Amino acid sequence: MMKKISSLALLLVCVALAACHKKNPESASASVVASEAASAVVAATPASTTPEVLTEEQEERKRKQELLDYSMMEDQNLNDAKGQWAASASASTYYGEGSKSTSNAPMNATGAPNGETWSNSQQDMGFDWLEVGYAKPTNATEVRVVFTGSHGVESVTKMELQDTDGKWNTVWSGVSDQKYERRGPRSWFVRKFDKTAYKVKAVKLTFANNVSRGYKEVDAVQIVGE
Ligand SMILES: [Ca+2]
Repeated sequence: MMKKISSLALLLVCVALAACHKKNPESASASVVASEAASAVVAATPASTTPEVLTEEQEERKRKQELLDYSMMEDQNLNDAKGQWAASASASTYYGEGSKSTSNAPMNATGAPNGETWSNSQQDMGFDWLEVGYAKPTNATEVRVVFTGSHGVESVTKMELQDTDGKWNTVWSGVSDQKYERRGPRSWFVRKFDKTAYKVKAVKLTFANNVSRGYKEVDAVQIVGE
């Protein structure tokens, strides 16, 4: 189809040029014919499927907008009046356990994010869990886990909530649908659910270490409720 139209356009251009050569006074009308043929070619061209090419300035603006979106998301979470940070923590393992160092101990997952993290001891074998407790049990609607690095956020496989009687309830399990955050230094793993009828006093996260190979690092765990 395109080839045919292009040939037609070429032919018309040739005719126009010939006319032009023969009779100068007719050149105006001949040009019109040629330009009409060119328009027909343009109209027959299918809509371009090539992605929009941004200028350097537009690219820079888009990048900054993404960074701003991240800042706003994080600021909202950090200052959420209904949010509560963990007050206590324990875990199946931690990196450096047995040595005097507590730089990767579970307690690093308590309080607001501060860059200090709990890290498990296995990169790709078995499962690990992290359990955090809250000072004020709450009817929860959401849990937000703040990770550094990429492996933790992609390998969470279960989230359980403990009521004040000590009973555990699984609110989510499966393959993590949340990815490593590239817009900022922390990845927020967020799970929302119907407000619990019971008051939540602890959250337990389970990691399948082989799903994303590497140490799992949690900076903080926030529960949202009232
Ligand atoms: Ca921390």
